[in-house]
Amino acid sequence: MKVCVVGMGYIGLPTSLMMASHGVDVVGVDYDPAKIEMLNAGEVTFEEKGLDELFRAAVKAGISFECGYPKADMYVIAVPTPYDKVSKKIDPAYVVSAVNSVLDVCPQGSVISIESTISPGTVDRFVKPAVQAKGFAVGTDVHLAHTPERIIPGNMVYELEHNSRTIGVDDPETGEIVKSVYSSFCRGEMVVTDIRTAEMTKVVENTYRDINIAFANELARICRRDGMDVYEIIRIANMHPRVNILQPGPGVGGHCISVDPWFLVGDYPEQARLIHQARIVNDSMPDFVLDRIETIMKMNGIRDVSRVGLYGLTYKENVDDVRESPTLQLLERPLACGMKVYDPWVKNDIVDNQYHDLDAFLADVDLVVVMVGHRQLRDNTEILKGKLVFDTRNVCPKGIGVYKL
Ligand code: SAJ
Repeated sequence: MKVCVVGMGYIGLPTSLMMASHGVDVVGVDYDPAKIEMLNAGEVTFEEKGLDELFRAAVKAGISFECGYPKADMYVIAVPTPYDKVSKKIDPAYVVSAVNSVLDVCPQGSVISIESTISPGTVDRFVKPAVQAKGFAVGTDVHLAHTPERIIPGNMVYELEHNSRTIGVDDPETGEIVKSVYSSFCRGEMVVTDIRTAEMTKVVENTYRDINIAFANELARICRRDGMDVYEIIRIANMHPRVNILQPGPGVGGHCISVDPWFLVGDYPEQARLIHQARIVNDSMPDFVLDRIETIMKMNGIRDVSRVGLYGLTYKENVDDVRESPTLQLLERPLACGMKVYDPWVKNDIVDNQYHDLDAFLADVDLVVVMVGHRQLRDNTEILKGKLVFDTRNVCPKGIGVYKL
């Protein structure tokens, strides 16, 4: 069984490595020659716990990386699925283009599985027509599947092995083929269902989390109005056996939770009311943080915004991914212009006034706004001693000069 994984990004790379290190014959494909060159030179393209070790094991087991598409029995498509910021609908162009490239080489009877998150109906509306347009019969010439990933950045390798999986297929035989590939490494339960259900399930999972984070964020805003301690309230409420409130924060970033609910809002504007409101609440958190920064500056006589430093640029702790990050969202506001920024995980210069040395950053600011609770800070909160701190992630102990959301 030969598998070709298309897209060597955050999902495709670990998935291909996992398969290869468990005995599957795998080729990893990406249209970016720089990425392929890097992988062939023995370097992974992003930082993730356990990824280096997994990479070495996969290379030893014979994985190869190429720009061109090879012949294979199964193709796993793991390319980006952006959404149109105005219509809120998915842009399936990368998926369709990858499928078209596969169709140019795939042998009769091969399986094409979409691993990327797609909005419900994408396979019927875009993938099947693309296959048919090339003269292939779906279900005989090629078999389609949807195997949405569920792994969390920061714990991807563990979750690849242990999470249960959804396999969406049109016929049970294809389900068995896909199952056999994933069961090479996955110890979780594998649920085989139809493609439409698999598409919907994936989006529902991330929407559930978005709504729950929005609830925590709304509670933070309610508590702020009357000086109540939202963290203590959540801690106590969560002692109830059927309550499990998430943590408030400066907003929701990443390429999943802040994006997927829009697929439902875009396709079902009349029905997806709560989902839409949750998006609005979470998207407004950077403004709430900015208001708090202004208040804290006034309270402490700080007039110069360039004396404010944002700690953290990534969308969450202990990853190097900055996509849709609350810090980037905040920096788009004119009022944030001139603020200084530091993130131990972001090695390149991606914004103005970005520091790469923590001491130099701290020396140049009076107020530190903790936007991300990276391990570096969580385990050493004393590094902020003597500074005014606005802690949006609740990682610093309470104390004089420490403000919370
Ligand atoms: N966040 C909070 N409060 C919380 C939890 C998260 O403010 O209590 C924020 C984070 O700081 C971050 C954002 O939400 O900005 C999303 O982070 P996350 O850790 O909740 O999720 P992701 O985006 O890293 O990964 C999610 C996961 N989905 C679910 O947990 C339902 C993961 O399993 C999916 O595979 C991934 O989306 C994906 O690719 O779809």
